[in-house]
Amino acid sequence: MKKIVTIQDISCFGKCSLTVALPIISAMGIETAVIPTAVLSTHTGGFTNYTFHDLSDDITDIANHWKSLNLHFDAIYTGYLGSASQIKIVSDFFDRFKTSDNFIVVDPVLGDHGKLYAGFTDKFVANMRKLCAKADYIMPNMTEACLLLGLPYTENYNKNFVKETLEKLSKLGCHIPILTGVRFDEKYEGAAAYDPEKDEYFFSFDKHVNRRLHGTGDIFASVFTGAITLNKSVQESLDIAVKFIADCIEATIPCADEMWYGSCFEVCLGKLIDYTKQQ
Ligand code: PXL
Repeated sequence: MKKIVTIQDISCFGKCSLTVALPIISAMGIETAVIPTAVLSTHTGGFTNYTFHDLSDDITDIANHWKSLNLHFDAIYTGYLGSASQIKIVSDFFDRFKTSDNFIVVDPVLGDHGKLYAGFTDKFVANMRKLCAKADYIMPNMTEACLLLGLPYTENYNKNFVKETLEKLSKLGCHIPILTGVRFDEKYEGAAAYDPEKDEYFFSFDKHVNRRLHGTGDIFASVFTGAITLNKSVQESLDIAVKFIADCIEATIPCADEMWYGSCFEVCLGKLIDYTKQQ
């Protein structure tokens, strides 16, 4: 059975990070090991007075135990990390668990809609840039891409800008950068990727549903990582992740009062299982 280890926080309430990654990757038929980086009472988007318990000290202890058990993972996938120093600890984990037959996915969770998430600093961004250099796949949204590249945030862009941004992201040192939340018009939204070795671009779009929901980046990253782990191509993995995100956002429209918690991805998991089998 394929095995992924995912390293990100537990937000006890609000749908994101581990409470999204675990059910999604499991539904795709992949064993999901976890390293929780912090425990928060809620995610930081829209809530105030949330608790934050840092688990940085546990990461190395867990890694030491796993080394003694000779554990091997097909993919190492990171999401929200709690502090600049924690990113360094995760980087050491990569050095110890990367092998010639597995790969690393870094979702450089930094911000959205042109803004850094609460509590993140320039040092955090600089360390995340270094972590991206060790990754096979990174999947920033436009806000995160601009932060990683030190560019001003823009919502007005065209296909050429997306291609140039992907090329610049690949120069951070990762193999394949993926840009999420790409939109050239009102109707369609999706993602784009670039393989610098083949000089090949990939695009995938589905209907744009005009709702801002928390945690969709985490859903995208989890589905993409699952699909690539199942040996699907970059194009197939983008297609599955983009289609599933559109399903999740659409399924959340009837739950307007709960929207700020995250998307109602749970009712779409059956579709994800079908997509995983079909392609
Ligand atoms: O969805 C990314 C994410 C994950 N975990 C926590 C967050 C966020 C985004 O705000 O606050 C705790």
